[in-house]
Amino acid sequence: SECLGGSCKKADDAKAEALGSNFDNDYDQKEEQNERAGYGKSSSDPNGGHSGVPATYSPNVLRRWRQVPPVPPVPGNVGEKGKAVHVPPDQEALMKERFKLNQFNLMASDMISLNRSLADVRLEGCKDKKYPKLLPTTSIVIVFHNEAWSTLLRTVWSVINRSPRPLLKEIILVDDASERDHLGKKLEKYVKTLPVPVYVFRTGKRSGLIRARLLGAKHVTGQVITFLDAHCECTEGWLEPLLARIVQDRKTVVCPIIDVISDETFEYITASDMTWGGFNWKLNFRWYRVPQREMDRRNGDRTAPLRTPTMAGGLFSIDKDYFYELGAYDEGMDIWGGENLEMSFRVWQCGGKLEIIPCSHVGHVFRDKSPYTFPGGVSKIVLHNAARVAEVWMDEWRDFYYAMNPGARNVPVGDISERQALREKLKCKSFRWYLENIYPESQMPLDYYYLGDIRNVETRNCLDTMGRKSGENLGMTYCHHLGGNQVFAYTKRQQIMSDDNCLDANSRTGPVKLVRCHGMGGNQAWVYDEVDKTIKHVNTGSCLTKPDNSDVNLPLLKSCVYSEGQQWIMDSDFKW
Ligand code: LR7
Ligand code: MN
Repeated sequence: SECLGGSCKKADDAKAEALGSNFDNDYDQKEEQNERAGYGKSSSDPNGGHSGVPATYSPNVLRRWRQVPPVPPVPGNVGEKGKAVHVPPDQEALMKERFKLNQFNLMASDMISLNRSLADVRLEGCKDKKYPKLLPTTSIVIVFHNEAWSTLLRTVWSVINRSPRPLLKEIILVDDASERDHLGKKLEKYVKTLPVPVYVFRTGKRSGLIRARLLGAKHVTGQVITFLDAHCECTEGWLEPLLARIVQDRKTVVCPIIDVISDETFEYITASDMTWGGFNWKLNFRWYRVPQREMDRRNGDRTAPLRTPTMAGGLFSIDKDYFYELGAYDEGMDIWGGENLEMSFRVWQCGGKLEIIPCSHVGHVFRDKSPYTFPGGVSKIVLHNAARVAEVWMDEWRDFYYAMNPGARNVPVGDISERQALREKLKCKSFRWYLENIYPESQMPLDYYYLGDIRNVETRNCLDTMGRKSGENLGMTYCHHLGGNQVFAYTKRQQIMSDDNCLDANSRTGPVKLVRCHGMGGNQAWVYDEVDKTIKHVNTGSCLTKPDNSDVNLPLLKSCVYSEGQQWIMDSDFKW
């Protein structure tokens, strides 16, 4: 059991009972059913084309659930208001040991109430926003593999405590073949004590989060599916803005701002409302700063829905019927990874919208590594999933993925015909359309002359990023023809880029650095001359030159003398 000395079980149960009965007194289910029986009377379809049953509530019910008070801090409890928790120094050894179980500070988590209070982190402008009187119901789907008791149940309690009860249809827990005792009978027994319907389904054998979510979704009876990871905490007012947005446009997939719950202290740290989701050539999801054009589109209103090119994947709401219309998930994806980009591309390319709703905040325990096994091997699984994304959705830009991931070519992608047929059936737009209209800031160049390695004629070595970061020098080494750090795109905007970095020089003599691409020419503009094979820096007129013998790994910038040391091959040598 996760509970030290079995003591927390009792405490948890007691709390559940206490809170449960509170809720039961406060909330009369019968009344809800009665009041809901009035649905369907509206002819104007107030739920924005919802094909499900519009849920309507009488003013009485609405008034009551608005009055459900926020969870008050419990004096003396650690971690209240989302504060950091510190494990006593004499327990540090045990703490470190237990950290490995979930790759977060389990001891800290276990010290915190399952009902802990959180600060109201919303922007002022969010607090008095008015939402439609008619909102659809939602079912919360939480999948997990070997999740800790305290994080899982704190997720559940935060949903219960901070969601308007009439909107919360049920919570669906999907156990993906966990091997921890507390997730067995104990969990089933516990959820029966909760004041809302909570169901536990089990995949039986390890299915991965994608197929586990599909299983959960099948049992959803609410009108909207809301997915959460199993280590989240929902804050005050998190749900209404998500559902309200779906009412306005049922083809909108909406995410909260994902705040950070520290994996060390479980401190609740508000995330920026100025980041959105993107991705790199490896097809990793990444956060980036929201560009000015999107701020302008929202008239500078930071509380307005933020269109995002991609989503992190774990926390979002989607109209249930739309989820299936749009092709749910790709069942061919295993364990972890890829499904978030797959759904993001699919939503945009097939006529939907993907948004972050800044008035909705949910915390998530971000961790540095995965605590669980990837049967079959991490890289094989992740490459397989991402390859399916690239093959089905990215058209020619899939080449960037293969170029950047040595080894991806050797992983079988499996049968993708059904997903391709889906793309046909839904008449989805091209990846070029997506890049041009949704994500012009992406590091995928729209138009490029070349993608591959760049070899020096004299030394026969290749330019190599050496895996370095923005601001560091470009490197050079023997050509391995595997792609990865030796892959560059030469773009029609005259950039030589590797993922989000561009070759950049700010003087006639270099050095040549890797610098975050700015897309404005300047120090990042280069001209490749196919005839004399030089790579000329536009601003200085200097030529990219092989390294001096003294420093073999450092390509230079020098006056052009048209020697072989200044000749570079970008050609068929690149096999893909
Ligand atoms: O085999 C598995 N079976 C599962 O049920 C593997 C995982 N899971 C469960 C797991 O217990 C957890 O509840 O699936 C959920 C997500 O797994 P995590 O927490 O290990 O994933 P993550 O938070 O590291 O990864 C993010 O990317 C994933 C890609 O597949 C999923 O989309 C996650 O939901 C997603 N998490 C978020 O979006 C939260 C914000 C993180 C960021 C950025
Ligand atoms: Mn997670």
